[in-house]
Amino acid sequence: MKLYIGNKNYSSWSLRVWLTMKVKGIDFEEDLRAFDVENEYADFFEFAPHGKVPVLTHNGLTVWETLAILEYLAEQFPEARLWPADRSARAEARCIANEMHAGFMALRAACPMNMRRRVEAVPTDRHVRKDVARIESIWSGCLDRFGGPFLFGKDFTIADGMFAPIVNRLAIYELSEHHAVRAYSETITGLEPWKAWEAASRQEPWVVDIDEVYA
Ligand SMILES: N[C@@H](CCC(=O)N[C@@H](CS)C(=O)NCC(=O)O)C(=O)O
Repeated sequence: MKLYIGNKNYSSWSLRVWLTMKVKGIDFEEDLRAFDVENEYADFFEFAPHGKVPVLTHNGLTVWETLAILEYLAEQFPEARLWPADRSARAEARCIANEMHAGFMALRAACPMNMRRRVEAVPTDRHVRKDVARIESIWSGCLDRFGGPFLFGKDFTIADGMFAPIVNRLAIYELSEHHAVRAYSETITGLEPWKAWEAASRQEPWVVDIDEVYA
């Protein structure tokens, strides 16, 4: 099983799958391809039909799109419990994972993930603030009802993988002081695979100007 990923400093979609697989102990070979922005990421088409990362290959099959990859893994490794066991919790986890996949456009556009960026606020508009408020509501609601430390209780699920890059964005752009954000961020950044990803990002030589946002 091979996972193609992009730069650890910038590739939030790669982080979602990589972190989920590491936390859940799913073994894979990692193939990191640095962003080639000047050539419009042309080399990604060597392995990805849509020219993006992440991509998973397994037994001759190619799976692309983050949520489709995570669903494939959930089917392939049922013992890893990638979704919550309870049906209603699982429905809610799928709702918020899909919200993350399809939404929060203002936040994603204005505040890209950047693991090694210094902490510094940037000006935000009402669309970004609305996205942040919705994330605060999701995280605080889940932590209250399921008891934490993860969104659906004591086990990491796909929902946590999907929201993990937001932890970095809220921190580096100083976007939230909500107590649930503080608590949940401590949980995610305390994970050993998170620390390993962050450490590796600091070793990367590549700088992608469009993802470097300063006040
Ligand atoms: N909808 C895709 C998004 C993947 C994506 O946009 N990946 C970025 C890196 S984080 C990428 O490959 N960008 C290259 C491009 O847009 O050409 C998914 O869920 O996996």
